[in-house]
Amino acid sequence: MSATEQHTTKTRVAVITLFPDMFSALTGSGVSRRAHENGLVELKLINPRDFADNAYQSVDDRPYGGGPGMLMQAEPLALAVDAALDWLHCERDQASVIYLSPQGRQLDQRGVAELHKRKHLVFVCGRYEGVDERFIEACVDEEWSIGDYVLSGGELPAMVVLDALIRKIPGALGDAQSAQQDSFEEGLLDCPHYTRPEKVFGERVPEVLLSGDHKRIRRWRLQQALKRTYERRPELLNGLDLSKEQVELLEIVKNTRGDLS
Ligand code: 9WO
Repeated sequence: MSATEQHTTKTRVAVITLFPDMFSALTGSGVSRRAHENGLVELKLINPRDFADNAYQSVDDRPYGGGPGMLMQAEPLALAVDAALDWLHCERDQASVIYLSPQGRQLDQRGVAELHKRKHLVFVCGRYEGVDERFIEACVDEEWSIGDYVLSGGELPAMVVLDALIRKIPGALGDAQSAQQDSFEEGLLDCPHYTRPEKVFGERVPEVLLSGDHKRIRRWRLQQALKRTYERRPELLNGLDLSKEQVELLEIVKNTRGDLS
């Protein structure tokens, strides 16, 4: 199967959340909206409140042992996961149930590629002070983090992961764009970009970009990407298998102080 033939069937993702309306940020604008409208991705939002067994539809309670705040109860969440698997039409072992939390594996572009290969995804968004640990033990396959900070819930992290995943779906980006052009797909930071006018704040667009020489432009952009990565995130270069051209350009970057042409 060629890269472009992956996902001829639409990507289906279920999200378990007490705040399904938040996901209109994803389905309402931009690339993710278009992917949604074109049927490239289908999102099922499942509210654990619909699985509460009490008249108040409450799904939270106080922590054993005391302490501030409330926790999400295990049972409504487990029933929501069952509903997600039903909707995905898949067996438990074909799906990855993912809980978004700062305790998880930190997402990077490699992680995005790994998650993109999974057949069926279920994201669980926690709220309050967290979820009953027995739900995690019984129902969660993996925990993922988007970074070392605490938020009010897992919804924004889930949307971050989903947005990164949607960019990987063939056809989600316009013809003009391509995920392959994302510098992180090469493991490098992005090169600088310029648009009209040619002179702004007294600064001109680098001459090479006006030259029309596409070979020179591609090489300049690669050199700039290497320069930025070397200067700002040198540790990213360690994990890379650089091409002969990249090694050569990186040497020029290292041996050139300050301004580069
Ligand atoms: C809140 C809190 C308040 C008082 C004492 C302890 C406390 N812990 C928390 C807390 O961790 N709340 C979490 C909020 C519960 C689970 C969902 N929440 C969450 C997920 N915040 N940040 C994330 C998250 C997920 C993925 N990547 C980065 C952050």
